[in-house]
Order: sequence, then C-alpha cells, then structure tokens
Amino acid sequence: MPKNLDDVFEAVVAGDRNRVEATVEGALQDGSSPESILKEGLVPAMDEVGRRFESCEFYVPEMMAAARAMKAGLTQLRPRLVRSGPTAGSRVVLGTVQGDMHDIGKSLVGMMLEGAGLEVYDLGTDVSPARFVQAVRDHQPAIVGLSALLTTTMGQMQPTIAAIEQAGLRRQLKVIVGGAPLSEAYASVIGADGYAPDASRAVTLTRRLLGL
Ligand code: B1M
Repeated sequence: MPKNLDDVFEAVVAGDRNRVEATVEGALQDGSSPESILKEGLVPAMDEVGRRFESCEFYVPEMMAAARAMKAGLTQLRPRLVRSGPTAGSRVVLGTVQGDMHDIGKSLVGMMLEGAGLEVYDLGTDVSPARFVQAVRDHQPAIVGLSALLTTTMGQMQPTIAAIEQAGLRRQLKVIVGGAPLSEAYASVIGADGYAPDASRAVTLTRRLLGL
C-alpha cells in the first residue's frame, strides 16, 4: 500500500479523527484518487478493526472511535464521490434494517448511488418495516435498498419486504440487499430482486435493474 494510504489506514485504526482528516487531505494533495483512498485506506482499516474486535484486541469503544474517524474521512470524500448535475431521474430509498446500528457501508452505497445520478433518501439505521413502507409511500422510489451487518438482524429483511408487499407497493419497485453477512442465495430466498457485495456493485446492480 502506498505510504500516504497506509497513513490513512493507521489513522482510522487508531480512531484518530483529526489524523484521518489530515491524512486524507494529504493523500488528495499527493494525487491519490478518492476511490483509492476509500478502497485502499478507509475500507481495509475497518476490516482490520473488525479483526481486532474478533480477537479481543479491541472492544466496542475502540470500534466506535474508528467508526467516527472513518465517517470523518467519508465526509471529506463525499463531495468528490457525489457528482452534481443532471440525475438519472430515479429514486432510491435506503436504510439499515431494524435493530442494526451499522451505517458506514449503507452510507457509502448511498453516496455512490448519488454519484451515479440517483436521488437517494437515506432513512438511517434501525429502520422498521413500517418506516420503509411509509418512505415508499412518501417518495415513490424505483429501488429500495436494505442493509444489514449482523447475522442477528439480516432476518429483518424478509419482514421488511413482506411489509412492502402487504401494503400493495411491491410491484412498483425493486428491492436490493447488501451487507457483510449476506449472499446472493440469501437474497433470492427472501425474495429480493438483487444482492450486491459492495458499493460499486450496488451501483451496477441498480443501473441494471432500472434498465439504465
Ligand atoms: Co459492529 N459488528 N457491532 N459495530 N462492526 C461487525 C459487523 C462484526 C463483523 C465485527 C466482528 O465481530 N468482526 C460483528 C458482527 C458479527 C456477526 O453478526 N456475525 C459486529 C458486532 C458483533 C457488533 C455488536 C453486536 C458489538 C457489541 O455491542 N457487542 C454491536 C451491534 C450494534 C447494533 O447494530 N445493534 C456492534 C456495534 C458497532 C459500532 C456501533 C461500534 C460500529 C458501527 C458504527 C457505525 O456504523 N456508525 C461497529 C463497526 C464499525 C463494525 C465493523 C468493525 C466495521 C463495519 C464497517 O463500517 N465496515 C464490523 C467488522 C467488519 O465489517 N469487518 C463490525 C466498513 C464498511 C465500508 O463495510 O459495512 O461491510 P460494510 O459495507 C460494505 C458491504 O457490506 C456492502 O457495501 C459496503 C461498502 O462497500 N453493503 C451493501 C453494505 N450495505 C449494503 C447495502 C446494499 C449493497 C451493498 O444494497 C442496499
């Protein structure tokens, strides 16, 4: 990994928000692309944090500090990742399912979709099936995106899809799902229209489902 991206990685793992901002700025000044800072610095750092949590080198406070630091870096990159200008004219309602507080991956998916010209309504985390249904009524999206990071919350996806169906809204939209514990097979079992393992493939999938 190039030295400047290594510095970003270390700063996130250390949970040092100021250092993340300084190292991201430094990497941009040195000519690194926002995509490489994301893919080679910020995202692998969160994997390392997860690894340290699993091996009990880190506990929840360290994981939270790293998440805050990561989000500071994402906020810095956001204007560069989100293109302004004409949109593709389709709306996406996005959220992390009920019981789940993880929002970094979902936010990244939202940013990349905005970057692809879609109008994104991000409902945040811990979103109940009823809130998804209300958001579909309010915003009339072509796509609903569900994110889950826990094996204990991925089970909320199916009731969310069922609630959209029971409200008579399922046929007007496509549902896409993602998050570390998910798979293509799981997506198909719960009746989603597609699964994406990462943010850039969420964009490809969305564009394909919309026929763009
Ligand atoms: Co949590 N946590 N966490 N955590 N946390 C994981 C997920 C875990 C794998 C860590 C570990 O043990 N190695 C583990 C889950 C184990 C499991 O379920 N099998 C875990 C646990 C156990 C927990 C708690 C239960 C810990 C506790 O309290 N004892 C607790 C649960 C709280 C809750 O949600 N109810 C908890 C809490 C937290 C924090 C709050 C401290 C913090 C989240 C802060 C925040 O998000 N604001 C946190 C963090 C940071 C993590 C790790 C370290 C990093 C997650 C992350 O942001 N990754 C994580 C370990 C890991 O993932 N390696 C872990 C970076 C992000 C860019 O990737 O989110 O995977 P990711 O998103 C990717 C793809 O998954 C995909 O695209 C994204 C971008 O490429 N994707 C989609 C995601 N959503 C998508 C939607 C799509 C398409 C693609 O379409 C709609």
